[in-house]
Amino acid sequence: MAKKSILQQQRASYQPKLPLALQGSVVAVKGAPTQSVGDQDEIKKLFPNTYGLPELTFESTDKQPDARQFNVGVILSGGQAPGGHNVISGLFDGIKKLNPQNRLYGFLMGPGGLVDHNYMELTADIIDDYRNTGGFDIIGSGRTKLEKPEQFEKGLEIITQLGISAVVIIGGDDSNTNAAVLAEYYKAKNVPVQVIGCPKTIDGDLKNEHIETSFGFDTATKVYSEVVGNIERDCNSSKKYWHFIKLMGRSASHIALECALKTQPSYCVISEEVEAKNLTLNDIVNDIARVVALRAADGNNFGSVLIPEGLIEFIPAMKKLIAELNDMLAAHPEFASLDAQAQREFVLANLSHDNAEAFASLPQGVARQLTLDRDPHGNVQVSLIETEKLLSEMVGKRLAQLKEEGNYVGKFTPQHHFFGYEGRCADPSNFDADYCYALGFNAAMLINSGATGYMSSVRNLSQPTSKWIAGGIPITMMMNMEHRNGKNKPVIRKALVDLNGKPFQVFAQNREKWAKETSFVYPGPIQYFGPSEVCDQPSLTLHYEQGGE
Ligand code: FBP
Repeated sequence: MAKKSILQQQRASYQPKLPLALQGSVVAVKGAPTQSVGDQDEIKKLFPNTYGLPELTFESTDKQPDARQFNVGVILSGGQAPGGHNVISGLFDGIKKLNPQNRLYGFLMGPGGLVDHNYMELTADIIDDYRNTGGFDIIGSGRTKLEKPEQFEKGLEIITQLGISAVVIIGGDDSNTNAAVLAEYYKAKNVPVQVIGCPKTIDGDLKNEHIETSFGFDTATKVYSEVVGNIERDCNSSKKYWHFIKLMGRSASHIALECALKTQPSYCVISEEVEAKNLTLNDIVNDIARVVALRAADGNNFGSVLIPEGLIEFIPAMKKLIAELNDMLAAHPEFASLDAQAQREFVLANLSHDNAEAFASLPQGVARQLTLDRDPHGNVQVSLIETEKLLSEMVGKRLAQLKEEGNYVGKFTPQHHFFGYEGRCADPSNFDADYCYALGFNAAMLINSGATGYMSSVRNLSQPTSKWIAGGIPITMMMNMEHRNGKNKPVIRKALVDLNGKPFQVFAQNREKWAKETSFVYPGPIQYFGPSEVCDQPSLTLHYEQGGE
């Protein structure tokens, strides 16, 4: 392993805190049968063997655990999120505690490693090198979509060869959907291989009543909030720039909202509100320009604007355009081989009238970005669309108009930033270090209890770790049918920002004050050592969602 930083050396000895329910021996208590969040009949038909399973909750018991020997395979899937290494170390410690003979194999570079038989055994010395570190580099990650029976069969060959009786897939909503499909496939074939999912994604959109947050969100938003705060302090010092900051997060605006709550910017766009209010791109631009003019009237020609990565998909006219483009690209694989000009002509000739007009009205660079390859799950790669530049350019034009009308006196000099990759591999905060370790350890207990098609669930997260509740939630319970890649598919329902929820309400009540007065807050860097109030706080989203003031 490469040379370790001093922080990494010190951090290696951090012992993640485990919930009381996972200390000692555990027993699984079964709840009532469950049903999917939508389209029950269709989901039930597609998952006849894994639909309707009960929720599981673990409780401590005096009974000695069953000493069954089993091997486990683990896969990191999709985008990196801080804490993945702790899920793996928790899983390792959990299976070793159950039986020291148990072995853990890591499939390399994502789900593709299972299909292509690329793997390594994860032994104690390897695991120890990665405890409490960020990144997914222990085994690498990838976005191969596991969905075809041929892939499941190829996977089964290596699973059988290595004597693996359970596969743990650490991933976001799409990867956990695939985990459910894989579990159903093996169950239907009567193959004794369990599949367990773990909720990962910095985006924070894999959550529901039973999964309170996905891991990585806490750390990533702390990193982004640190740099947004630093920028705000910079602009409050020189008082000459407007900073347009795009924040990763794919569709949902949870990251932008959390950073806004932490740093109190001059402006923050929430995509879900844009959609609910049916706003156009011009409406958004006009409102930002209004705030720039408002601050300029007080002599403040500076400020910060937070923009969620997925904004473009939520502007109703754009959403329709993207939906038609998705179907068009799925139906015409030959599109990818055309040159840029031919692609533009093809799109304009084949889109319906309104969508062609919307496409033609976009700056050519942005229009082109909308036609780039989708990821393997059919998602537009929103991280490639430079919304921060699009908005600041349009705001500049709007301000020029306002100036001509005599409604704006000021200077507008924008700066642009995109924060995403900077936060995905940070060393996990104490919250993520503990949460991830518990998720992994809990996955080991789920395997030992014979569960398949379940997601590892650790709840009650705004309480001290000892009071966290651990168990398993059937993945089918979180599913509904959605139109993807030109077809209706069963998928885990994505959690978007709830406009009636407290995190958004707190933001909405304060934003006009933050716009007019300079109310910046500078959160500073993540603290790994020191008093609990600076080291152990969960996200403000979780704090408000769980009734905090
Ligand atoms: P996951 O949904 O796989 O966790 O990915 C999260 C994410 O970081 C998104 O916020 C972002 O849009 C995307 O990954 C970027 O993907 P890539 O790493 O392939 O560039």
